[in-house]
Amino acid sequence: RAVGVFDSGVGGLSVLSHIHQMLPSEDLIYVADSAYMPYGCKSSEVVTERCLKIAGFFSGQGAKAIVVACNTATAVAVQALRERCDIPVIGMEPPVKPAVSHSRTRTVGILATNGTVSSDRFNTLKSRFAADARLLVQPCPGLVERIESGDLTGDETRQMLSRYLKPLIEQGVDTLVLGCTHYPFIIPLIKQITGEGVKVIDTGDAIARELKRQLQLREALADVGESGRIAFWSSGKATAALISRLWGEKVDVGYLDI
Ligand code: DGN
Repeated sequence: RAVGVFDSGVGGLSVLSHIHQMLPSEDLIYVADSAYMPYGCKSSEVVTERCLKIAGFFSGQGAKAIVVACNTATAVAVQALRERCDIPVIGMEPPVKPAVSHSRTRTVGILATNGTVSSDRFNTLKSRFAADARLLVQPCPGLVERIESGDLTGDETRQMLSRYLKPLIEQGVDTLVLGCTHYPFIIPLIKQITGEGVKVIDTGDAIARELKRQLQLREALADVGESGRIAFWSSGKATAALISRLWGEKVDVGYLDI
């Protein structure tokens, strides 16, 4: 049985890659809900409905766990998913805790979508660490769309990113939380702008570990040497080239009409 992983678009591939590295024998199914990208500016009702539809698809495929590889979808819909699904549902959480312990300047920048930063879930997380460090939250509207357009290094993406990072750098941020699964794809650009002195932290690795732990608990890990097949699906039409590019090899992408 496979593990289902999804995002509104291609961002969750950054999480999928950590999962595949840590658990190479697991069969994985990736869904890019590209027709509904970005989730960041949709209502929580719409996002929740999409998440439940995708979970229904995974359950039809006999999935043994679901990874919500999207901070925005986790923030608004993970609870509803857990209530409806009888398999483990693993969600994202911006890595504020490790960032706060790492920061020497006690000043941490957090990049995420509008949907994430305005959610109750995120604000609860933030208030847990508010006494330990200055947390500077920077919503980044438009950045997911730049990455979805395939522009990871060009001028337009650089200019947008510089605009978002400048106030954080000026206020002495030495640690940066990537609170959106799309952003790991522009880490080289982020580092060019911040310089090497700023530590960039994302959650892909921690999510892969949590998935492993949950599967172990249920004795549901694939046996070593099993196939480790990955099936890619998209609800939009034109993402095969981008998925192949971000995944690092040419892959087939099925069209998911849900
Ligand atoms: N990748 C999503 C996240 O981690 O929040 C954002 C995608 C979006 O739809 N805005």
